Amino acid sequence: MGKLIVNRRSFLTASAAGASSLVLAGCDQFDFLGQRDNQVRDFLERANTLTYQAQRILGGEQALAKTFSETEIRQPMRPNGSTDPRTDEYVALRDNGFADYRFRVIGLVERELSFSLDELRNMPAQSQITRHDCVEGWSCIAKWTGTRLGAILDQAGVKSSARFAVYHCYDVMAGGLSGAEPYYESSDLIDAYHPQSILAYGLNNEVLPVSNGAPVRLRIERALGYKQPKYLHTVELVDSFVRFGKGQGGYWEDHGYDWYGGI
Ligand SMILES: Nc1nc2c(c(=O)[nH]1)N[C@H]1C(S)=C(S)[C@@H](COP(=O)(O)O)O[C@H]1N2
Ligand SMILES: [Mo]
Repeated sequence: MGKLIVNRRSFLTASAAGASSLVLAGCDQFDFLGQRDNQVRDFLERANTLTYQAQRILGGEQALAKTFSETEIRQPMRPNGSTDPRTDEYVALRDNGFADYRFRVIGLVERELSFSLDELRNMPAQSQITRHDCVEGWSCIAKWTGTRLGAILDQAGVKSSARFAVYHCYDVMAGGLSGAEPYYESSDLIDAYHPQSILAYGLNNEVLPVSNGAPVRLRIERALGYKQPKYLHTVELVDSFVRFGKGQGGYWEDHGYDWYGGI
């Protein structure tokens, strides 16, 4: 699987080098992929399906991401993308120490639920030291502490019609002509229920800082950096994600990244 990603990345780099007008800042370097008829984008979409099928077949549905020991924590988690959301709703929550934060489970579930931060912290906790790989070409090894998303979904009772989980975040990204776009992501239910998929509220033995997604961010350990939504407030169970954003399953997917984003 690594090989496909590497090939895809070098392909992108080669294409990016040829486009002189690109802003080479953060994930913005792939903004040109937002064009629907872009050839690179078509290539990515085909590679996406291939990676998804190959990983599901070869890796097994519940295969674990590699974990590391405390001594291998390489550096503090490097904040990337949004690092200080300015939406009124988020600022109000943050200024009150997230006392009013609620994590919501909505959509195709038997009962919609919501949890305070304390309630999440009082659920069974697990920690994992994993590597975070950003498509920009850097990675960090960090320790994440949180509670399993799968257990929460079980409490809500996921309906059999649900196929995907959509993750909604507080921060908005500056979209081009379309204005501000909320950050969102999605996964299939295999990744939502994966034993390492946690709602993380702790990082490297500290409370998760704002720069890394406070108060709660999701870790989907077998996926690339952009599939690790920060500032998470809602998981919505759906049978299709076409009605969100531009319909590709995530903010960066709407801008050309592949949906599966497996490592
Ligand atoms: N809500 C939200 N989640 C996000 C992003 C973002 O901008 N907003 N950026 C993504 C990207 S591209 C990466 S690499 C990681 C960075 O996580 P970190 O800031 O904890 O290093 O968060 C991902 N999740
Ligand atoms: Mo990233």
